[in-house]
Amino acid sequence: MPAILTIATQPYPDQKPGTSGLRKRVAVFRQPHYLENFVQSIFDSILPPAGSTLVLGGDGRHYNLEAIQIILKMAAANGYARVLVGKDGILSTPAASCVIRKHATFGGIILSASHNPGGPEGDFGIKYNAANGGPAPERITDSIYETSLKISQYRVMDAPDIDLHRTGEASLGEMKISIIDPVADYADLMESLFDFDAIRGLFKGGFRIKFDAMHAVTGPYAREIFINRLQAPEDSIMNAVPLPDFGKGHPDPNLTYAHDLVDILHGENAPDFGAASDGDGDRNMILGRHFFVTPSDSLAILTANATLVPGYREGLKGVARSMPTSSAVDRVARTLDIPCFETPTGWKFFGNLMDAGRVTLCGEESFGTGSSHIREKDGLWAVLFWLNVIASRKQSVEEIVRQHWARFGRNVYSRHDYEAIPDDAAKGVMEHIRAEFGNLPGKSFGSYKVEHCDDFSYTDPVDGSTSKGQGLRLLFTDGSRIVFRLSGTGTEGATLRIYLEAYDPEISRHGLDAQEALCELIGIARQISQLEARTGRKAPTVIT
Ligand code: VG1
Ligand code: CO
Repeated sequence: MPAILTIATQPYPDQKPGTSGLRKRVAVFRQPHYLENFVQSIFDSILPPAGSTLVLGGDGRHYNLEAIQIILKMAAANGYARVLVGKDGILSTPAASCVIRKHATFGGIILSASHNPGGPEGDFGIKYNAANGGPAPERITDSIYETSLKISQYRVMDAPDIDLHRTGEASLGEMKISIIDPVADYADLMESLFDFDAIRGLFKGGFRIKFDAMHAVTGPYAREIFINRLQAPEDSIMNAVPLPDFGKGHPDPNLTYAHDLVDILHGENAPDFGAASDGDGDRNMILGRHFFVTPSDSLAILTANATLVPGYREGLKGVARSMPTSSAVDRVARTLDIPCFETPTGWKFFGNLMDAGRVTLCGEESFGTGSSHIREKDGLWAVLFWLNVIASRKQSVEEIVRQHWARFGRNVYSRHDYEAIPDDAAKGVMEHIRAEFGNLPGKSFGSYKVEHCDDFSYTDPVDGSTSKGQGLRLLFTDGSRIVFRLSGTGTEGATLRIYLEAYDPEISRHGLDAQEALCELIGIARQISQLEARTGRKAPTVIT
């Protein structure tokens, strides 16, 4: 029986989980005891009951395998009976959620910094998901942080590394380790929700897709689902082998970072449909031929078309969106006469609503869409949903979106990110806007008049917990909105996000480019925030 060591350690002051787990540079995680402190803080917060099973895997980025070996030995020393770990240390975030639920485990640890770049100079991350398969709620992440501030020792088994490169069984002391196929459970779940025959028929009929896995975790999933099960031609997927540094790219599926795919979809002889996913496979970008679908519109369109998909044929219990996400889905929910919830940013806020059976679909403007089939957003799920809708409606992406706008009106939407701003300047912008709240209501800016402004606060309707300070909202009399928020996932300085939304029912203007249509609102946002004076920035770093 290998020895269990108790190692003395000292707290690090910076282990506060953000929007989605703890994210830091790889070099920070490589500091002595850094990863161990955080993992022990997780175990000490959740106190796994005897006999518990843990799910473990990550997006394959640099340091993934090393971290997994450490966590396995710590799990063995902390009394877990069994760990389900993905072969080669791989599990996409949605697949991990699927495995936690399907095998009814006590929870899981997912190693990922999602869309942040990887490699030795890049980022690493770790998050804990609870037994429902969803990101730990704030009560748990707060407790992990509190524990990390006081930690004095951690436990680890003194044992050799486990070979993770083949499926099968292994053990560490009394703890069993099952090295599982990371794709199978997830692909089966997808097959149970969508009409694979109809999608296969679509491809047979010559409908062409291009899915960009961005050298990140979804490659093996896309290969199994699109090529093996749906029999799409081999060239339907690109960048489908996960690399530890994501090919030096930025695995964030948006118009800026997925530009190779965007060029293909806007090029000559473009495929009918394009999609991309992020580092850990929970985000999606949907493109038609020469056409971009905003994530907010995508959520609204999936909601409006849900009953075309076998897994949702019975209809939806309700929908939810994060506060900065456009209110396009609210309009659909009103028509369908189902509840629509507005939550703070981050998937952890959807879990209670789904567990309580109050919502079926949910989404965020940041290229995240999902449903109660798991408790994470799910990139490939969104792609399959679109393909199922297209197979059923026999229309192009652009036709489907334009008909949606004609029926419900268009919520013109864009997000402007200002990355790596000095912390003080970013805080200054937010404080300044907050200080203006008293003067703004009733004031006019060009054709817009401020109706109301506030700092968004959310009370969970299921457990009554309140989350304050979730973003500054400026609501205008015509329903347009500007939201200011600081990112909780960045690792360098502060990232200020400005979310812009204007409602336009007029079909003749639906062809307008979003930046053009939002031009006046963009100017108002910069003016009210004193952005240039306070940060020196003349333009955003990323526009989505
Ligand atoms: C961002 C997005 C948010 C998303 C989060 C995690 O957070 O805005 O909508 O839930 O990333 O997504 P922030 O705090 O930087 O705005 V992922 O794909 O990184 O797990
Ligand atoms: Co992600």
